Amino acid sequence: MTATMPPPDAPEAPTNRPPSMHRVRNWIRRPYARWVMVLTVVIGFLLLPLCWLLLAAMNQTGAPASEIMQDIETTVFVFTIVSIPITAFVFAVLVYSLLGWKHVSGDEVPADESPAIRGNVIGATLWTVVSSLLAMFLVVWGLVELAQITANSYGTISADEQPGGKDALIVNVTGQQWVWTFEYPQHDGLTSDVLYLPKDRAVYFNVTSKDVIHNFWAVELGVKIDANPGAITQTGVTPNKAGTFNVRCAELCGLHHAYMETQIQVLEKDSFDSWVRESGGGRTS
Ligand SMILES: [Cu+2]
Repeated sequence: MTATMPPPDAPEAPTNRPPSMHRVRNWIRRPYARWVMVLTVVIGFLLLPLCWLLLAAMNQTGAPASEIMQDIETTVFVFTIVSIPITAFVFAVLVYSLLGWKHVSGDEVPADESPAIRGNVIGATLWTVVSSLLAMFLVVWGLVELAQITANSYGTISADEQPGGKDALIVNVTGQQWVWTFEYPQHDGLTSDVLYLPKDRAVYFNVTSKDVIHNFWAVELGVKIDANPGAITQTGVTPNKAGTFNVRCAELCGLHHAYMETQIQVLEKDSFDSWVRESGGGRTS
């Protein structure tokens, strides 16, 4: 056609645009901007109970039963709270686009919704700074909590080298299709298919598998680690609540993976010692 037509990605021709602040004020006066702000607040408040529902779901079976699980729950709570404004905003735009513009066809922009906010320095800066700050907060929070959880699960250092680790209970955990076996090497190799643990004492797990890859998940204690054939993975926890909890397999391991579960009994020290004696575990030190 004509040689004077600019390529489609050429920058917009300079116009007599009003200053950014003025355009922000104009933008706020538009119907969609007002509705999106109102909807963001309403949807945000509707989403708030989600945080407590998540915690209630996690705590249904008695969690948190350790400091690690408490840290995990706090992190889930904080991450959910921080993501609510963004989620609410995205849903607000979606709801308004579906309902407010349903009568608009093609690329036609309603007169009271134009011109585009694109290119507004204040808008772009605000959006970039706010989302960067939120993302950075989550990264820092995540790293601090990760360090805390790693310390509380004794990292990858053997129990003996941990502060107070010499008193730790050692449990050898073996997964196989589709059962868990727990061996207590400090108690004459006592074995059990229910995980008995003492309350308020460090426990150190040596985890392995006899066949395929499983994953040892002590749900309410916040412990989850791969069980690999031919290798030993190590982790630990200090249960701080007596009660009955759950062990599940968290790695798809075959037909009955979903049924590869058993109980955890966290007992007071005396009850744990009695269990060891009654089960033929000999000395209880
Ligand atoms: Cu499994």
